[in-house]
Amino acid sequence: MSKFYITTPIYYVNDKPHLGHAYTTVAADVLARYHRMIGDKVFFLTGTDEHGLKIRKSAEKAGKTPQEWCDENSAKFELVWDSLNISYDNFIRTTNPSHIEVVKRAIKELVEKNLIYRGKYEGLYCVDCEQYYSPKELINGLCPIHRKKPVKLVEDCYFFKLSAFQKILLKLIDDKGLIIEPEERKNEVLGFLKSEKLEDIAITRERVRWGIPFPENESQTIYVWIEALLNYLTGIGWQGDPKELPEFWPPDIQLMAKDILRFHAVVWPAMLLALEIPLPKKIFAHGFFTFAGQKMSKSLGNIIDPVEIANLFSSDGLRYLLLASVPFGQDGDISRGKFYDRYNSDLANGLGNLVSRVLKLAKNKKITVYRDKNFQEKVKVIWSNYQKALEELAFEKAISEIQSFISFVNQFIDEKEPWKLTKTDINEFNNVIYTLLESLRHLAWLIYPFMPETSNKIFSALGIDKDEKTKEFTEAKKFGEVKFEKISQCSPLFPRL
Ligand code: ME8
Repeated sequence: MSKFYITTPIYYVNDKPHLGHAYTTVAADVLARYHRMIGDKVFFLTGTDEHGLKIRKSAEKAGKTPQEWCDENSAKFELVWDSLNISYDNFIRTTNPSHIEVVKRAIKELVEKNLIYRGKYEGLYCVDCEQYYSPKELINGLCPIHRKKPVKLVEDCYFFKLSAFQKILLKLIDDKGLIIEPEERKNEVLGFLKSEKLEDIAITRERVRWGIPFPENESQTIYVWIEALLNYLTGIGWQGDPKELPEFWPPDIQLMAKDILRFHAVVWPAMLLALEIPLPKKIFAHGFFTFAGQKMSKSLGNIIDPVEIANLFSSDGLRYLLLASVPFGQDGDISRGKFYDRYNSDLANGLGNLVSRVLKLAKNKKITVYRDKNFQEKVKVIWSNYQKALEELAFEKAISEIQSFISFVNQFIDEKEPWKLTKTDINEFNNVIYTLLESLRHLAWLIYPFMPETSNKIFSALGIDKDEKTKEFTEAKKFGEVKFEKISQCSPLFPRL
C-alpha cells in the first residue's frame, strides 16, 4: 500500500467560496478518492488562510472581531465542501492555536540557523495584496491586480535569506528533484530563476496587527504567506521538529492554480530546504478559467457560488462538468450554457439513460455469470487508459474513457436488441444482460472519484454493498467474476434539463 498526500491551497477566508476554489478542491478530491479506490493510504488537506490586514479590516467593517469573522467565513468553506462531497481528511485553519505554535517553532529554527536577519525594508506596497511590488511589476505605476496606486513604506523587519537558495532550486527543478507540472509552468519558474536574482524576502510586518507574532520580536507579525505555506506541515500534525516528520510527509501532489505557483515553487521549497525537510514530490499548477468570458472578480460582481451551480446540476453534475470542460492545466472558459449542453449529452442522455435502460431490462430476471471476451478486453484497455490519465492529472482524458465505454455499451445494446432475445434465445439474453450489468458495475467504479453519489446509487441498484466494493481493486477490475442477485431500479440519475 502506498501513501498519497495531496493538498489544495488554503483559501483566503476573506472571500466567499467560489467556483475557482471549487475547481481546485474538486480536482484534489477526485485524486484523493481515486487513490483511496486503488488502495492507497490517503491524506487530503484543505483549509483556510486567516491572517492579514485585509481580514482585520473586513472584520472591523462588519463589526466583528477578526476571529469571529474568520470563524464565520471559514465555516462557509466547510459547508460548501460538504455539499460537494469533498472528502478531506483535515481542514486546517491558520488561526488554530496548534498551527500558530508550530509556526513560531519553525521560525525560531530558521533564526537559529542564521537564515533570518534583521533589516529595513522600503518598498511599494499594495494593501489589498498585502504585498510589496518592485517598480517593474507595476502596470503604469499601479498594482497589477487591483489597479490601485501602491503606497511607499519603510519598515523595520526581518528577512529570510531566500537568495541563498537560488542555485540549488534551479538545479533541483532542472534535475526533477522537484517536479513542477505542466511543463510550460515549470519553464516559467526556471526562466524566472535563471533571469532574475532572487532577493531576500521580508517575512515580518510591523503594520499587520492580525497575524502570528514573530517570536524574536513580538511587535512584528509573520508575513501571512510564510506562515500560510507551513499549513502543509502543521495540517498533518507536524510539531515543529524537522527531525520528526509526520507519516504522510512529503506531499505527493500540491495542487493550485498558476497565480500562486511562484510562492509554491520558489519560496516554499526554499523554506523547506532551510529547515532541512524533504521537498514535495510534485507541484501542479492548473490554469485559470473565466466564466462566460469574464474573469470572476468581486469588483465585477460575478463571483459564482458553487452551491448555486450544484443546485442546477447536482453536486455530482457540477464535479463532473468542472473537470470535463477544460483540459486540466490549461486556461479555459466555462458557462452555464456549456454546462447545460454537456450535462444533457454526457449525463442525462449518456450515463443516466444507459443505467436506467439496463436496469429495466434486468428487472425481475435471474441472471447467471457470463464472461464476454470482447468486454474483458475492452475494460482492460479502458482501465489502463483511465488510470494513466489520472496519474497524469488529465481528468478530461479519464472522462473521455468513461464516455467511450458508455458508447461502446450502448452500441452493444443496439446490436444485440436484448428485448427481442427474451423470445428467441433466452441463453443469449442472459449473457447480454449479465454483460450489461457487469458493465454498469465497471462504470460505477470508473465514475466513483468524479461522481461518488451516483456511483453509490448504481452500486446499490446492482445489489453490491459497500464491503464488496472495497475488496481488492485488482479483483474489482476483472470482468465477469461478480454475481448479481438482487437488481433494483433507481430514480433517474440525471433528469434531462
Ligand atoms: O491565494 N480558476 O488563496 P485564494 C481556477 N490564500 N482556479 C481558481 C480561480 C479561477 N478563476 N480562482 C481561484 C490564496 N482559483 C492563498 C493561498 S496557500 C499556502 C495560500 C483557485 O483564496 C486556485 O486554486 O486566493 C488558486 O490558486 C486559488 O483558488 C487561490 O485562492
